[in-house]
Amino acid sequence: MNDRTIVALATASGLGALTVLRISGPEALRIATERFKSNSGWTPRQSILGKFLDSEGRMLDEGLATFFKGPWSFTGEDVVEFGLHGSPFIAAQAVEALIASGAELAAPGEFTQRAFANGKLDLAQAEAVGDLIAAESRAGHELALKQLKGSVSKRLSELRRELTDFAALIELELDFVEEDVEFANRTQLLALLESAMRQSAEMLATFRQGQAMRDGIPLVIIGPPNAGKSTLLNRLLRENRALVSDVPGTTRDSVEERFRLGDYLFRLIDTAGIREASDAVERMGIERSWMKLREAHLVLVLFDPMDGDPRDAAELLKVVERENPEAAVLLVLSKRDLWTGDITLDFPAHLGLGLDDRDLDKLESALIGLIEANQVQGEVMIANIRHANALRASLEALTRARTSLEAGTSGELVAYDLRDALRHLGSITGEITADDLLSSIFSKFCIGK
Ligand SMILES: Nc1nc2c(ncn2[C@@H]2O[C@H](COP(=O)(O)OP(=O)(O)O)[C@@H](O)[C@H]2O)c(=O)[nH]1
Ligand SMILES: [Mg+2]
Repeated sequence: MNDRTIVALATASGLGALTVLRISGPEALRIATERFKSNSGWTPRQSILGKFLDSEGRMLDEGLATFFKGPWSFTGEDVVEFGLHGSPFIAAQAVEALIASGAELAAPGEFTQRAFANGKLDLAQAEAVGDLIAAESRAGHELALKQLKGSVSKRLSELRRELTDFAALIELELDFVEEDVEFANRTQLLALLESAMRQSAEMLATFRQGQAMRDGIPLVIIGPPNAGKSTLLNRLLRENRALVSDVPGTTRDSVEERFRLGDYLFRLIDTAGIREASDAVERMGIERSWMKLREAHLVLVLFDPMDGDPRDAAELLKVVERENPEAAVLLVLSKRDLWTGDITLDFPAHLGLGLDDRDLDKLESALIGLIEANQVQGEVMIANIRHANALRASLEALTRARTSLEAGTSGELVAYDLRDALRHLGSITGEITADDLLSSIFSKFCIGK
């Protein structure tokens, strides 16, 4: 238990209906009693009305206070929350008054760090608190909520239990090495190891989608110069973000903006038109277009059928497929309002896009449809790069263990690699974690969380 009692604003600073402040630590109730005068006594989890006194003992505001007795609080310590009027002046004075009574200003993430230290949350859940607050779309929000409820943690602890049993078996065998006994059946061990590897790989495979749900799905618009790519970006964003002109090669650098469509957050990326460029800057831009193409989850190939042979569009699709086989691709034929006669192509997925807003609506629905069709469903989704790296390292250690086991090398090596895998898995939920890692994770939080 920490002997410091900390204070911070729990709400954003600025004008608003309410400001919420909280204090947490062994002195919470004493400090609260000194600063908050009410006719009601402190009953845990019950809001009481009273007067908040400033550091000089003058009435600062009338508001509510709620006492949460540890361990039944967010941090696991005694916590008091104050709900005052939403004025930056009142907030600053109230914090000062609480400090005058012995509280200390909380460091960023310190409330959540204490919750972690007191076993209220594991590390993956604590990180989910940050993700939940930062989520900008329903998909990102759902993902954080699942992690907060412990879906990732639960899956990992099952896996760790299996591996711990396994390591224990091998280590037991090592203790009896003189007697030359074999406790563990090698074939069974190998099967167990392979199952653990499969589970780790499955979790790791969700990272691509998990990261996209959290940070935005990379959607790249690609196509020849003048096809209308920048115009489309602006229309999707409902903002004149990129330069549009009828001069081919206007977009030289790639332009990236986040936007929300339905339940999803996208990272929309406009690129320089693909062509044989004569000048060096444009060539660099085109180089970048290829790079962005390889990162995309969704590629929108834009092609003006009045300006070029449709077979070129087919060619472009092939290139996209080759450069990024994992991406979902949508072919869009642009400038429909300028078409003379009907244009039919034998590509399975294509859409016409003109200036009519209904065309844009259709395109947006098609994008959502593509995302949903390509989505992996599952309770467990890895969205955090720290978790992905730990899983990757653990999978490597398991692979080494399998090689040793198959080669019939000494059990010591196998046991060593298993412990290594366990250590990496444990670092995700914080069961095994270095102090510097903890401070780096929590310092990314803002003060008051
Ligand atoms: N008529 C018509 N013109 C368009 C349409 N989309 C883009 N344009 C025009 O085509 C030209 C090139 O557009 P731009 O977005 O800069 O193309 P980019 O080079 O692919 O980025 C500009 O003059 C646009 O106004 C469309 O749907 N209909
Ligand atoms: Mg452009």
